[in-house]
Amino acid sequence: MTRSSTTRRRFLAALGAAGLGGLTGCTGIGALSNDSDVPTATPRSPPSGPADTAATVRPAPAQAASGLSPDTWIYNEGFPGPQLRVPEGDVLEVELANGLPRETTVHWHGVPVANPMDGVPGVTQQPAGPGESFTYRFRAEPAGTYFFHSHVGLQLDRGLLAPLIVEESDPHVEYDREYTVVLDDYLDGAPQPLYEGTDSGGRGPGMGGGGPGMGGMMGDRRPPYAALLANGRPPNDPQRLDVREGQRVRVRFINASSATYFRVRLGGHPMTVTHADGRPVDPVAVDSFRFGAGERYDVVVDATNPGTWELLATALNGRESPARALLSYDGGTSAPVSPSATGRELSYGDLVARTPIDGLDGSPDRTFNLTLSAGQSGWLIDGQAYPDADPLQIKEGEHVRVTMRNRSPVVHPMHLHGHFFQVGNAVKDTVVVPGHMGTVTFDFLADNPGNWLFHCHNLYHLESGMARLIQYIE
Ligand SMILES: [Cu+2]
Repeated sequence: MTRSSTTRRRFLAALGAAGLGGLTGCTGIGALSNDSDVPTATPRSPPSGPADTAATVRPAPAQAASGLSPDTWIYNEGFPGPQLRVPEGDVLEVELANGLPRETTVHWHGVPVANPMDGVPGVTQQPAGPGESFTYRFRAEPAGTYFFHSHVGLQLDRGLLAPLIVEESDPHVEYDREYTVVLDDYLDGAPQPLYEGTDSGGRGPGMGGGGPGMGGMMGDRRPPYAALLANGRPPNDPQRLDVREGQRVRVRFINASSATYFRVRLGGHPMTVTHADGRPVDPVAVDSFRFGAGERYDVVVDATNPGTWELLATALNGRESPARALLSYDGGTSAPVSPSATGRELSYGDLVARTPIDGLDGSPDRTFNLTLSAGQSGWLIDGQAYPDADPLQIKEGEHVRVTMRNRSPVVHPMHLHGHFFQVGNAVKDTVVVPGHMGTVTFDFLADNPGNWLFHCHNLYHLESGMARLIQYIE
């Protein structure tokens, strides 16, 4: 979907935003089950007072006229769902009105909301059943490029995803227009678990030497994707991102896929990366970047090279045709020119946050050394498969350090709910841990009490157990 500054109004219209009247959902929850013997800390409350922006998110099965598979589930009849766009600092109130035949939630990926608003079923809320609603309420800050999606089972890979843009009041780069590009891997059937441990929630005992695809093939299994999409469009029907010569264009890239590690390239132009996971960085010019599921990059492109240029997002762990869009000058229809296969690629070491996280000087108060690995029936953190896994317990105010060592051959995009973390000189919420003993360390400040999921954002890895709770204790 093409987005411009008018999209806030369009979104509100499209979503049939109600007034700021009474809440119909349950805004708070009682204590969910807590197996720990240690008393847990009380989460922050969501903001009170009137909301600045209200909207309704309506998940439902795709209609036949949409051209999507009948197994696809979408938000507000759009795929991806309509972009939710709000000014930084607004109190946002979103009613989830569940039109699905199954229970669901919404997770605001990357936004450090109060814990009861985080949308993790069984951890931060009871999910909304069919026909039920739940009202989310949070302050839209800090500014950045986010997305929202279901956090129930494999629903993200059924299509329940949409961009969330929190507009900066004072951007550190100037630009004339902007686009959002949502990259996704599309299934034309209902998603199925890929690993033995995940069928109907049961985790069967010993799978022996491993079933099909197990054992030594615990490599990068992916579902049978029908296509890689950019803004819901297949490669043979690309969206045109219109520009004029001399303009500077901001492009917000969201990897909303469930299992795809993308490499993004643009023909004829360098891309200057300005934000990583929504947080501003010192601008750095590159020819390509890679990102894992859950990561976002914003770039600016100076339109100084008239023509029609391909924007390609190639699966580094798949064989589908690349997702595709076109950078198109003045509505021209010249044949698209492909990007070069070579050039400078972004690395995490290039990212320097303009606002580092305060309070992380000195040595950490608490350190976790975690091994990422493949088990017989799924993916593990330190040998355990969530939910049969020990919570990582921390206390408010602590400087926490997490080191992840990847003993598997595949990448794991690890995502922390409720917090940004410092990784090198970057501030992010999702970081790819490379395969073959790749090691990544991040630090965060424990400033948002509650129970938070920390997990691989490859949905199939998550489903098979590659997650832990980070739990604040007294
Ligand atoms: Cu993973």
